[in-house]
Amino acid sequence: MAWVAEHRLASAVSEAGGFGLIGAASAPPEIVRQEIRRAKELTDKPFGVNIMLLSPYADEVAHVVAEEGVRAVTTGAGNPEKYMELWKSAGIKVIPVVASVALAKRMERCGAEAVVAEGMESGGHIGAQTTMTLVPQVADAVKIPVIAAGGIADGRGFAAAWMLGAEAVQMGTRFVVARESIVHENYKERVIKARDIDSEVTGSSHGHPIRCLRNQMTRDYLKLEKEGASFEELEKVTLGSLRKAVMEGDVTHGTVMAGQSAGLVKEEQTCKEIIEDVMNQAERLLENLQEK
Ligand code: TUI
Repeated sequence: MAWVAEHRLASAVSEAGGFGLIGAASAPPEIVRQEIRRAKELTDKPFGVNIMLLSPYADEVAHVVAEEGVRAVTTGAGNPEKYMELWKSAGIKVIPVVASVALAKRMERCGAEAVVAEGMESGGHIGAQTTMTLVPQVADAVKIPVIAAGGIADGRGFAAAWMLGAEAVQMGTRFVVARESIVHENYKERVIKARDIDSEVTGSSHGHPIRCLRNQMTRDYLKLEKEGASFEELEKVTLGSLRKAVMEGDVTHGTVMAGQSAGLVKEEQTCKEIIEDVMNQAERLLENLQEK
């Protein structure tokens, strides 16, 4: 989660019993190094870094995580094969996010520890398959553990993911509104107020679909996209727009990345409360299966 998953949120998730991630997004390598060091000051628990492979700094950041020695690296928006040896020889567990069975199988062959099978219900950059169909197909195709992502925000989602063959879940949207999340209050409020139908997907025309909540920016963007605007023209609408929403609270012209699960997110809670809520609900559901 670019701009959102920084050292405070990542360390709070790990302190609360989850596995926190720092989202490197398009940040320069020295910023990522600083974020890792700051997270280490806040927690002794393991945490990881997500590397967005479309970042112009992906190569340098790949080396930074190897030097700084985080417990695990997850990757997004691409194929991390060329970094696998570097990370594995540094003792880092590699957990690529995949949006297809083919990539999941390839990652297993290259030595991935697990995969995150992410459906298109997710916020941000998305693939084309749904969580409901992708997770069981990936679980059938690989022997390594599968972590489900996309559309999961409570214990029902966790229990459903478990039934589909996942051993864990990755959640973003619910943590955007965590007490420890540094996003602007307006951003949190927009996510909490979101209804089931409030997300849009921009960028499909140039192969980088991004799910975010509907606002003036998405209306302008989708109109231009419908008119056949070029990649460069479209880029002008979104340049710096995530930062605008996250840091400045401009949820009208900024990009409010969030998944379809935003409609399930009702209140700000601490990371500990979120994790306890999800796990307790999932446990209750999974224990009482026969009674349903
Ligand atoms: O990466 C994400 N979510 C993101 S990244 C991001 S920042 C961004 N900004 C501008 C353009 C693009 C991204 C915001 N949200 N999630 C993980 C994810 N990875 N979702 C889907 C994929 C994916 C899709 C296709 C992974 C691999 C893939 O194919 C690679 C291949 O070579 O087969």
